[in-house]
Amino acid sequence: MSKVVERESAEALGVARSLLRRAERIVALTGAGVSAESGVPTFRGAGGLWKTYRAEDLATPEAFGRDARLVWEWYGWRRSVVLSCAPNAAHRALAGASATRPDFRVVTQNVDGLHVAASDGVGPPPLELHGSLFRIRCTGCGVGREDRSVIDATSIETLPHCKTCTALMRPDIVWFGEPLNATILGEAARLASMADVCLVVGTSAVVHPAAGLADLTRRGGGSIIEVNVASTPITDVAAASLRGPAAVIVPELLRHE
Ligand code: BV8
Ligand code: ZN
Repeated sequence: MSKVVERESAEALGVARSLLRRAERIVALTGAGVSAESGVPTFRGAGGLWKTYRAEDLATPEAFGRDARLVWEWYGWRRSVVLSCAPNAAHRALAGASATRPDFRVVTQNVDGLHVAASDGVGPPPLELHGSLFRIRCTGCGVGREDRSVIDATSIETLPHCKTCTALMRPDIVWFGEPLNATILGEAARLASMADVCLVVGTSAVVHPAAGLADLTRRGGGSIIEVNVASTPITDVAAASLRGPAAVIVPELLRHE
């Protein structure tokens, strides 16, 4: 790194650490970048493809209506990838802060369940804005359940079906064009608007309404701190934007003196 960038990074780290020390209420808003060092592919950017599909093409109710088998094959494959991944130091540092600081909450766009795994049931649960790869729900009666099974996408008949009404089950994930769960989004917006700091980690900040949560903090008089390997639409409004991998920077940011 050039001398200028290093100085900026050291300065930005100092600014960020002092904001976090002084903050009472903190929301950590994470995206796919926080799981990159766990081996989970991101959506956009270098290598940001899930197999040969773009999320925007398959993560839609229309795609599921057109070809439920293909969509389930894709989600089954993503489940198998994620099941071989473990939480990294960023997930663990965020879980630790959430367990030890009274008003530190994790709000994630990710569906990989790694924040839940890192928290191991200690402290307030991470808010999963876009659902989870490991929850499915019925397209008929709406009943939902946890599910970590291997998906057999050979045919429609071998896909998961509802034990109550026999209709086809779908991933309990928010697809493009679908509304987020109003209770979860409302809680996330309440936390963000009251936060002294919104710590934005590993998101390209292009997907709404999730990306708009950081602005709620700023409009409520709080500050934004960003951790990303690249700049994003949030960079210019951040009090500090730290360049580098989340698994290195987040533990450094949150470590005690
Ligand atoms: C809604 C689940 C309305 C799926 C996801 C035009 C047409 C249609 C819709 C829209 C439109 N314009 C806007 C919209 C709305 C749309 C949207 O925002 N589209 C975007 C693409 C423009 N939003 C929606 O459709 C939402 N719903 O608006 O409903 C409505 C209201 C009422 C009634 C009816 C309808 C629903 C959005 C949710 C979609 N589902 N996920 C799945 O996963 O299969 S979104 C998907 O993108 C993921 O959840 C992901 O988390 C999210 C955002 O991506 P990121 O997490 O940011 O990941 P990305 O790869 O982009 O970036 C990674 C970042 O990490 C990068 O910045 C990179 O630099 C950084 N990084 C990489 N490595 C590291 C790192 N950082 C740190 N360390 C590293 N090592
Ligand atoms: Zn059913």
